Amino acid sequence: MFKNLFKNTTAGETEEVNLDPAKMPQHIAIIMDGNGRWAQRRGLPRVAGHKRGMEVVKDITKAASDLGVKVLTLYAFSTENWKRPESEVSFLMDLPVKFFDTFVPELIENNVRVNVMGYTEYLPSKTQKAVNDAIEQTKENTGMVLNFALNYGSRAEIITGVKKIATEVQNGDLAVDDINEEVLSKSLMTEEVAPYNDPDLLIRTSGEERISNFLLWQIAYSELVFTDKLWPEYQPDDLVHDIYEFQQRDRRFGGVKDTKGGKSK
Ligand code: V07
Repeated sequence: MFKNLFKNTTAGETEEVNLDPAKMPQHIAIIMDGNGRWAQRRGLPRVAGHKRGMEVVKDITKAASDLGVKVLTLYAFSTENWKRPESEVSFLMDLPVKFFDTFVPELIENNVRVNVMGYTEYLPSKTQKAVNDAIEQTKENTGMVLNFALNYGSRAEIITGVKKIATEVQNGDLAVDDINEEVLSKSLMTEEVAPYNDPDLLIRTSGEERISNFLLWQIAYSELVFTDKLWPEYQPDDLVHDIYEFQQRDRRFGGVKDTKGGKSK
């Protein structure tokens, strides 16, 4: 199934890429950057880039699901994005509605479940409804989880988690000495995609090499892949290529390489 996948290089040649099914990243997170730039380069309004970006979400969702990925987390809207012009924010808030209207049947066909993590209570009610309907209508699906980060910010997420833990301590339900990495991890929004809370692979498109307040705790041991492709031009072939890049790396989780070929220590 993973044999003989091809990727077009920038030079126009074709390169064969064989993915190792035993080394598939189970959780992939993507910062979908470059929509505005893609549009501006074509003399189009920024929102045209977001619209095209939403179509790419559909193609990449299908590709990731076909590759056997368990969780695909997409950074759709950050807590900082409210600073954009009101017309752009308003367009973005309509995308979950459009997405829902045109894509939910295909998600059901592909056994994909939608999850949304973020401060959704601050979204316009029509956006909340589209999100809740998508979650509701796909809740029985047992395949890949398509996890949208919507009005999400990682520092805010950590503060919310710490407050939950502090409240448990205050109520006498948790001892300070029992606070550990597992407790903090479980207090974060990615607990909704357990047991795949932490991404194995984080991809950012459009050449920017920053994390921008995305999954700060969860990417402690993730492989980071930065690609120059803008999100509206990112294709299933690019995903295959970036997974291939991931598979070439030597993941150690802070340990050293085990030469016996077993689990790294
Ligand atoms: C958004 C399209 C992708 C490129 C990056 C920004 C623009 C899909 C959704 C979405 C979110 C929740 C949901 C269903 C669909 C979305 C926003 C922006 C705000 F339940 N794409 N997309 N939401 N873009």
